[in-house]
Amino acid sequence: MPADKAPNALGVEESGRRVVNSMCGMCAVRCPIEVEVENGHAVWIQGNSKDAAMGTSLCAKGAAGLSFEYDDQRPQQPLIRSGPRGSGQWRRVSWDEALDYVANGLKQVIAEMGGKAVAISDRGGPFTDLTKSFVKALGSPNYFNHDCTCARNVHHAARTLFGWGRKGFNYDIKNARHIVLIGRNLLESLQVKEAKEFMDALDKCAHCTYIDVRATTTASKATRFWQIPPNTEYALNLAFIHQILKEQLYDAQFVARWVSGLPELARFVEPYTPQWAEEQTGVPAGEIMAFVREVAADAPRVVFHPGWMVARHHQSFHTSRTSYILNVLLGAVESPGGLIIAKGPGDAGKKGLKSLGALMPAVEEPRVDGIGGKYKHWDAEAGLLHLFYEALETGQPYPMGAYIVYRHDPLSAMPDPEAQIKALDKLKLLVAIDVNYSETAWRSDVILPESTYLERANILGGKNGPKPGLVMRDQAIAPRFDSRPAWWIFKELAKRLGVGQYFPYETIEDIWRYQLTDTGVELETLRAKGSVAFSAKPIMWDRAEGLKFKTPSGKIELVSSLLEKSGLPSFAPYEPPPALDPGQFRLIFGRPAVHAHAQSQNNPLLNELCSENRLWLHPGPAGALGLQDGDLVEVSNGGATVMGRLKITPWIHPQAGFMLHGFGHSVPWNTRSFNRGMADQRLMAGLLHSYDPLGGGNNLTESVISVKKAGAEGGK
Ligand SMILES: Nc1nc2c(c(=O)[nH]1)N[C@H]1C(S)=C(S)[C@@H](COP(=O)(O)OP(=O)(O)OC[C@H]3O[C@@H](n4cnc5c(=O)[nH]c(N)nc54)[C@H](O)[C@@H]3O)O[C@H]1N2
Ligand SMILES: Nc1nc2c(c(=O)[nH]1)N[C@H]1C(S)=C(S)[C@@H](COP(=O)(O)OP(=O)(O)OC[C@H]3O[C@@H](n4cnc5c(=O)[nH]c(N)nc54)[C@H](O)[C@@H]3O)O[C@H]1N2
Ligand code: SF4
Ligand SMILES: [Mo]
Repeated sequence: MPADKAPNALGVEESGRRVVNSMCGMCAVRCPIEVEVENGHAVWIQGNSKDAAMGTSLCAKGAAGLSFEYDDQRPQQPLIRSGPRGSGQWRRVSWDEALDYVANGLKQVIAEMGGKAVAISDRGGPFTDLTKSFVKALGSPNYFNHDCTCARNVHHAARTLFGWGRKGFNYDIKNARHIVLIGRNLLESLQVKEAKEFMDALDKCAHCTYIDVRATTTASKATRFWQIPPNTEYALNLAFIHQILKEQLYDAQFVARWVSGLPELARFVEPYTPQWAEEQTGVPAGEIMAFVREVAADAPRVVFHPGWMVARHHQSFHTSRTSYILNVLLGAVESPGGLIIAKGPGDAGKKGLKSLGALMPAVEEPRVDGIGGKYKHWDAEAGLLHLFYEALETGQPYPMGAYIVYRHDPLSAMPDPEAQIKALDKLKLLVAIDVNYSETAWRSDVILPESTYLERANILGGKNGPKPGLVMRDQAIAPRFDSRPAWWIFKELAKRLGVGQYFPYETIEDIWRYQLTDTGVELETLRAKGSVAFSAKPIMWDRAEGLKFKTPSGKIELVSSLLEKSGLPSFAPYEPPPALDPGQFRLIFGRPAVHAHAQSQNNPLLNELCSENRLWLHPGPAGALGLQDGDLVEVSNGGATVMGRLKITPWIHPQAGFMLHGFGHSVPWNTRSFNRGMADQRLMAGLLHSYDPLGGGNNLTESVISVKKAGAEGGK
């Protein structure tokens, strides 16, 4: 291809320079971007300067977008497996052949087992109307997203208090006087806007109390850092509540008007004194009391962050729920510097996007994970994927035949890949739609390569917040390889499955115009900026009389009617994590600023910045095991062993071992990340079906590891 000319988004040869407003796709945060295109090539990406909070900033991953785009180590055309699953033997095929193959497989499953035997999982986010509508067209209720390993416990905790999920609030960090972060490493596990607002708040002398098992970059910026044993943070929250109620430091007016269940809460937290919390966490009672008074003085400009994925154990739901309760007690709801209720189009007097599924018949079949049926306290919208695996294993409540994994990599993201592979082997058809050779794609029957975020447009998305609006991802350049956008892939499959009438679109613009039908927004207006707001000013409700909570009582329910109806307790006694034997550690994990989950380790630039992870151990226990910094070690749990290097640091609690998530890839075609570092999910052997009973999220931080020098005897 000559360097000064290339086919543009429409396949037409183009020359010259233009800037496209779009959305980053290097992680799921989806920051607004501007892409500079010269002679059909993307040559520069920066934050969308028309978005004031974003400016031109990008994180390192976003800046490595061109490195991803112009790397050849990604699927270049559809592949159908030609050997056993996972053998890495593939046949390169045309789109027609691949789509016919998938459609025939799906038809067979639907004929034998019904539409409900088809499941799909994706990465959640603003564009899921497409995937949800696709399974709806097939008559299946079985849409899932990734969230049982991410924010489900937080989401479900929010529902029991406010009637809406986690995204029902925005955190007004830039105006906060005190930001309390429990394992929320917002300078490394980041969103660009939030990280910038956090730094601005610190510049304006906001306090930050950071609570983690290890020191992070965020810890280094905090005004107070408590390093606590893993899975004990719920104890601290209980003591904070105890002390706030005891010293009557709460916002009595707000609580009297909007909150029910305070006497029950007060009775429940009675035993949880700061002295008691000191025994559990090692944080001195005096410091807890000083903190509580400081945070009360800063109220209501306070954000107790309820966690994004929150430390993942069987009481995480309550960690998150008590963090929300702390915001409520301090009156930090719908007031500047606190939690601001996210408003939807309706709150701005507008109508939102029209669903692609609006004209399809409702699905009557029960979900295979039992949500909405036997589990009424969970949100049926995204399901719980570990319960899908349980159904695969048992065939109950009904057998499943086909699984489409779109923009999701469960073999990296869910615990215990060995157990998952056994369950997935029961499927008649496993299809992956990805832009990389993910672990799951590698073990599927068909890989359908989606065009990258620079090479495609998505359906439009809605964005709720103080200023609700719409967002778009527009196509910047033509696909480099034989890939297709998701909207086209699902439309073509629907056609082959005899439900094409529900996807009567030829182009993405047809879809956009349909989606915009009731919104009053012109496509051209949206395209000019990449987003549009339904309201010029933030919509704030009157805290005295104008708040609307979606609970049955219309109040913030400390005693939750949702839980009580299912016979579940709203308050749970603290359970200390089980004791560890000498030489054992609780495995925790996290992410670096320069990688996204398990998807970016093979990126040429990001791999250069961070090509493998290390196991962090405290010098005390490491010394007792005769281990030294840099040693090659074997890390084991439940029959699974991984090998990697050791990092010895006092900046981790002695009971914990820490490693970055996303390493130890098993796909040889990813030559830079293949076999580099350790896969933490492999060490979660036996945890596929271990989950928080109230939050539903997988207990990812309950794995216990043993460590020994590679090649040494014993230590298992
Ligand atoms: N052990 C362990 N497990 C974890 C975590 C952990 O830290 N440790 N973190 C948890 C968390 S918080 C989350 S959110 C999940 C994330 O888990 P996933 O949702 O599986 O992870 P992602 O990296 O977002 O991307 C999933 C897949 O989407 C692909 N992809 C990226 N862009 C595109 C695209 O434009 N189109 C298509 N079709 N595919 C694309 C990537 O290549 C990748 O294979 O993992 C969870 N699981
Ligand atoms: N660079 C980058 N940024 C990202 C992502 C990414 O992949 N890469 N992913 C995005 C997504 S999907 C998510 S969900 C968020 C996740 O955002 P976070 O939840 O902030 O992310 P993590 O890094 O998984 O965990 C944060 C910290 O929790 C600590 N921790 C573990 N166990 C415990 C415990 O028992 N108690 C306490 N107090 N702390 C504990 C870990 O040491 C870690 O430092 O990040 C988002 N931002
Ligand atoms: S946080 Fe970074 S990688 Fe993620 S969307 Fe924003 S710029 Fe892209
Ligand atoms: Mo996540």
